[in-house]
Amino acid sequence: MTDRHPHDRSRPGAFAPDRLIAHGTAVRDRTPPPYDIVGDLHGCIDELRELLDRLGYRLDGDIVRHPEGRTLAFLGDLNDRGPGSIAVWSIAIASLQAGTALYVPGNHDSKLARYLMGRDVQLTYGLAETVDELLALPPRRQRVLGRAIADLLAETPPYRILDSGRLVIAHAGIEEWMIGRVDREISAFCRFGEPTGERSPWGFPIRRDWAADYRGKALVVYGHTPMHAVEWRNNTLNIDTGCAFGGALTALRYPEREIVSVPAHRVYAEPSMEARVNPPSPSVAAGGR
Ligand SMILES: [Mn+2]
Repeated sequence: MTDRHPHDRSRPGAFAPDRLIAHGTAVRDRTPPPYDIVGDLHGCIDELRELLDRLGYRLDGDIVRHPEGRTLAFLGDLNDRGPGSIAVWSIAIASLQAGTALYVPGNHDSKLARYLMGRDVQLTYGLAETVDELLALPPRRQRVLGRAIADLLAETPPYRILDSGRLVIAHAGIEEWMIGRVDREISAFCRFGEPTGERSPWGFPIRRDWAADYRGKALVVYGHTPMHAVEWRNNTLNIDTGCAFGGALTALRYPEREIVSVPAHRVYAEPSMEARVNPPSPSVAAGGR
């Protein structure tokens, strides 16, 4: 499926340009609708289980299965802040491997992957807790899951075009001109948005409001920026309702365009406390990388 450049293996780094070109052929996904697209989880395992139940999924071990063959789509940012980052990842990896789920990468996920690859990353914004959870697993499970997460982030394109072009899912959103293309800039935009250089009073970067200018025909479903309620604008929908901050976990049923939400069971993280720098934990080897 993905054409690897013959020199791919000699070039370290998940976002080497040749691999990004390979991603350009993989952004279109043929998995047919219907889908259930789930917003930023950030380790909110209890709310995920409740939401899956509301959506009609059952868990076969860690594999999600829907009696009508629906596909679950993760919008990225599975880890950090909530108490069950590893449990969320276990469900995602098992379901992706079983072909019952789709996934696009979030900024927190790619930071975890960089940690797993042995890069020097700060354990801030909840990553320290995720690493602690990982280190509490038996060593073999640490290696297998760590490797699966690192490989997923290295291989997954930054966004997906679904339903023959009628739907695009991207963690932080996407501009119309980017749809169908992939490069380093587009990959960063889909994970982070485009920072303006300013910061909010809580210390988070302020990002340019791309959805205000979006005029594309494809519905863009995204997350990344927590809102008090879902927001439809110009054929875009933000379904990040800030579950880890005590909001709600939200899904979009597609093509029905129904919103299904479960309230957070509690407040797992306070934004104002997040920028603190945690002491570094020992590195986890992801399969010997
Ligand atoms: Mn995010």
